Amino acid sequence: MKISGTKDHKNGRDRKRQYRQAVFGTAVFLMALMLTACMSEKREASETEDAAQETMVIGFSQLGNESDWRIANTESMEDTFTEEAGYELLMDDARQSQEKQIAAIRNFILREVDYIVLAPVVVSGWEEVLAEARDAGVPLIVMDRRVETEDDSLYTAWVGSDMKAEGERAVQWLEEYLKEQGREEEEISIVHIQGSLNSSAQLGRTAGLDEGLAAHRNWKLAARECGEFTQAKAYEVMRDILKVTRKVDVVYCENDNEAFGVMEALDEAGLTYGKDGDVILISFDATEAGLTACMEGLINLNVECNPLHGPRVEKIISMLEAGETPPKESYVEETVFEPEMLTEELI
Ligand code: GZL
Repeated sequence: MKISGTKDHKNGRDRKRQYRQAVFGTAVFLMALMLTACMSEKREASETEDAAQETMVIGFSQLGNESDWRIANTESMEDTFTEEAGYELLMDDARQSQEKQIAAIRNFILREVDYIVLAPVVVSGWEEVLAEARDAGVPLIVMDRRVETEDDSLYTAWVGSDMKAEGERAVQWLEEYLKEQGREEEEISIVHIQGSLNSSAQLGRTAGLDEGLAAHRNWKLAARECGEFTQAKAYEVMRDILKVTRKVDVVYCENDNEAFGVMEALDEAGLTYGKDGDVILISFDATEAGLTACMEGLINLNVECNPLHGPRVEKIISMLEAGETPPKESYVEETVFEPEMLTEELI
């Protein structure tokens, strides 16, 4: 009996079995590897998909960066709609152009964003593009300034300030201040530096002053020019006004940056202003710089206009996501500041 042969044969059979086992084992290992890879790929895909599902895309048409207020407003939106919080914020700076804002909204519609937020540079001319957003099923939230439209189905909600009430607060303060000074019968010469024309901020604050002018025969409008909510433009127009008249008792500036420009022009003309000055300076926004100037007595009254709308817009979106109906209009509570009310800590 051929042991060796048998042995060889047996060895051969063993080797074949070992080979089959090795092949089988390798196959099982490879299949397990592939399965693991496929599962992790699936998991990754689903995670990515989940992430994609969770990330909410917000198209934000900001009107510009003309003032400290506007910059704080933009920062509030950027601080709220962060990647960590599950958002992708697409912000477009229109640099004061309504045309650019309309183009931005159309672009957001094409990109199928989840929500559009609009800070409208002016009140009119929005019907067509807002209807396009509505008809595309993209909820649109108006923030800060307003759009004037008969059809309030054109936007989902608005959040901001009551600008006319801000103007009325300034006028009420001026009435009381002049009374305390024993000047309620004296002719008061008022210079009015307006914000960007046809913006709801300008329209509201101007309406407040106009009510005051109508109610006080001794209040005279010495000049009314547009300062475009900027320091540079307000300086220019105030400088030119002072070339025509130096009889100025009050300057009503529709935002802090305009007040800073007016201060430059008054300094150049050698006129004093503020708490201990000849000219009463009224301003709006109560930005950090504006409140500091007020605390220093350079501005007699600073009317608050709160820019921190990011969280307020997010609250509206959260309600909509939860299937709730947010208020159509949400007004921000605001106050006014005089020098003696202010400290470093408060600012
Ligand atoms: C007011 C806002 C105005 C600020 C200005 O809500 O729209 O625009 O008062 C800003 O500072 O430029």
